Amino acid sequence: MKYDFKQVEQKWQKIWDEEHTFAAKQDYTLPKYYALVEFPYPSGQGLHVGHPRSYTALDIVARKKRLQGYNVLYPMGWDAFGLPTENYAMKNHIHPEIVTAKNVARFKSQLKSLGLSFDWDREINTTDPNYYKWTQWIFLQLYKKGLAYKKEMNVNWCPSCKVVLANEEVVDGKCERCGAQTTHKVKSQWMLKITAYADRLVDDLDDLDYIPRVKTQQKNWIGRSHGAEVKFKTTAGDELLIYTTRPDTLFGATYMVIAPEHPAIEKWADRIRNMDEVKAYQAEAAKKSDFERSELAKEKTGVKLDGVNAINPVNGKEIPIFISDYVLISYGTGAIMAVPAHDERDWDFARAFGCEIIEVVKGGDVEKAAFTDCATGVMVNSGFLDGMSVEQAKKAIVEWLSEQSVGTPKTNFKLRDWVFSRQRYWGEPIPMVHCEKCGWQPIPESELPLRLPEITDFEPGENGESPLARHTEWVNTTCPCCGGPATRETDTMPQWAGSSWYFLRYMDPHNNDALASKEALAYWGPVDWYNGGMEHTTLHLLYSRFWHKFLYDIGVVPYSEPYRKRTSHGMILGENGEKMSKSRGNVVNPDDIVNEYGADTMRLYEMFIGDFEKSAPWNTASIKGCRRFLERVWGLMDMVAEGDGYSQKLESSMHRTIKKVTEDIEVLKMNTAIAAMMSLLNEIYDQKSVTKGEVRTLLILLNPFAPHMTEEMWQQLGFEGQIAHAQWPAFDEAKCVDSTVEIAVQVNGKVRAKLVVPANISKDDAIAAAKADEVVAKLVEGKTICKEIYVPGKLVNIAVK
Ligand code: ANZ
Ligand code: ZN
Repeated sequence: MKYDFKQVEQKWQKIWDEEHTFAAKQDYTLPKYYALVEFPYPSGQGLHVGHPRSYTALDIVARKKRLQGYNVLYPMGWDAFGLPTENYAMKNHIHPEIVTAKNVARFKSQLKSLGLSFDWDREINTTDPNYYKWTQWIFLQLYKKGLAYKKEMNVNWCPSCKVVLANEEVVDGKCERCGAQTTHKVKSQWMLKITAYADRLVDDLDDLDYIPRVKTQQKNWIGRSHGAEVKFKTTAGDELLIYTTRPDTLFGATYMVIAPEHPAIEKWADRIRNMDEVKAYQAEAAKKSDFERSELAKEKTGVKLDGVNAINPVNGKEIPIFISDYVLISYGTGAIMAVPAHDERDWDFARAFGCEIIEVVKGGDVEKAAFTDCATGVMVNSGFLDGMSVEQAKKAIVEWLSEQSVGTPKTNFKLRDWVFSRQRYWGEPIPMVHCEKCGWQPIPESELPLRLPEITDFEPGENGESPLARHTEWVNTTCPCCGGPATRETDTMPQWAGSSWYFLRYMDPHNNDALASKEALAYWGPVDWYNGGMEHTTLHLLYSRFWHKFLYDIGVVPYSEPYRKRTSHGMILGENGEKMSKSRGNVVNPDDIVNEYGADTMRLYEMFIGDFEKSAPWNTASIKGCRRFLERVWGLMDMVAEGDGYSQKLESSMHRTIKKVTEDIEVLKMNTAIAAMMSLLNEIYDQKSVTKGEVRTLLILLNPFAPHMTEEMWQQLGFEGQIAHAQWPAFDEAKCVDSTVEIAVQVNGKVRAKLVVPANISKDDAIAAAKADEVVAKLVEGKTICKEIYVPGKLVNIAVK
């Protein structure tokens, strides 16, 4: 009988839907498992073949955990606020809500056609007022704890999107969304104080089961460094404060550099004789992004301040002060001591400007390059530090600086507070009002959700204002504090807001009184396994850890970390090995694959495509191989013999396959799990028959990968109930040994033959098999056998006279 995947897949999707087969149970006494994938942004393009790679992998985990008896939560929802929808709405004059609903419907039917076992009863949407009520509520709590504040900021500005961008949205000096060159603009912005959590966000990574590259990227992004702040006296009679991570190199500081924006320049204006040159340089620097300015390879530029010098506190030496754009005003103190012998950028600069290079750590050739190694060098030319290691010198100099009151230990972070304002329509309104008398006031919680007003003009104001600002009927309100006239905040939240806590809402999605009940939070939290894109490591993943820690601090959630385990999938590339994109014409549409080969084949193929963490090119030939495998499994129905157990010949293979599939799923080695099932199938075909017990086990193992076909076979073979409610098979470690081994046959100590025998062969059988070998038979013929030895799994030795 031919396998009609279309009919079978539709049949089971309908049954799962009607019976709510994959709904998480409300019973909090069962062992729980919470598997999570990043919810998509429902774009107009529909699902991409990259989405199912993540969704299918955790679907396999979720289905397996259900079969192992866990109460599984595997939810899905929509991260639906954001610019592309708003841009589309603007262009086509359709309300973003309508666009969102249409896109969501398409995504949902695509996900269902893949047979993903999401609990659709818990579907959420960040643009639903019942959802964003709680996003706004969290903002109010942050505000009440002083973690949300307004600040005049020199913010990244995209002249094309006409929107303020967070640092993370500026990639290589360009807008992450549209690719335009970004500039700066001063604006009063809502900020979230993520920096208050910087230490914990680094330290708590140690206890989490995140893949190493995720931890490393988060640590680098937060960028904690330990060093010292040091005061240098200047000839202007004041002091210049610098930040260094290498106070040990203080004797090698031969000049200073301050950022072009440093306020000292204004202060010293009367003394600086080349102010015109300085001003011209400042203007040039203002045009560049921080990214361009801090590029290592870039040619060093700068201007020496003519009229003010600094004094090195360790030796009283007068040294020049430069302004240069490689020093950023936004980091440390915006001023550095330059140690060209041991810092690459300082070395380049010193070479360009003829500054002195003094070696203070021995180990390299500072005439040729900066010597930056801190682990091996020994201090030289450094007075009382001479002979010490870098580590010892750091301690000694910091003590000395403290005694002299010229320096203190200091920890710095690269992480900046989170710019939380967007001048856009399609986002959560920030629930604050401004009163002339009372200043900024939070709206009462009873007024949540603060709904977006229904408007039709989404174009942002040219001056960088939100389109909401034009709607005075919405903007004008009364002050919650004094009852006088007040105006609403017209900025909205960034897209990252809704995704910073969505995994909590799934735990109790219909709750009207809290973001989720205490019981639900205690039972389901934390997420046991979260898979998502590497590109979200420093944004969404960090933001959501921050919000969760905050919610923990105010007693809302009972755990300080949201996710126990985090993995990340590689990208699926085009057949040509390049990134899939419309312009390259190499985009594969998942709908086409499902139509032509079926969802089970598509799922199996995406899991078979290669190591989960690595990117992999699409390969149509390999899809056909997966399809063929499923057809051969289907063919087993014509070969089934009676017998609930395993046949002797297949017993060890059965146990080994169970072990392999069970263990590989836990480490996302779906490809090798599939390979193990393929090789079991080959063995079965070699036997030309299979017991009911063997098919039963194979179907359960394959079910998480190919849920529709295995469900249908289960039913046709007359097994009880649905496979979705079956029990995952157990394996016996003792029976997992390799089924055959190669043994050597010696005659009088000399190897004469090699034989492949069953691994558990008895001594008598092994010796009999050895004697049956043609060569061996000739050698022993007519001789007296004195001794026969069998070393299990290794050799047979026959001694003859
Ligand atoms: C002297 C020195 C000697 C430095 C040496 C390094 C090596 P991280 O690890 O990133 O914190 N620095 C400090 N503030 C800066 C700013 N606003 N813009 C550009 N560079 C700045 O790096 C800290 C080091 O970067 C500091 O330590 C300082 O240079 C530089 F052999 O001070 B160092
Ligand atoms: Zn007021």
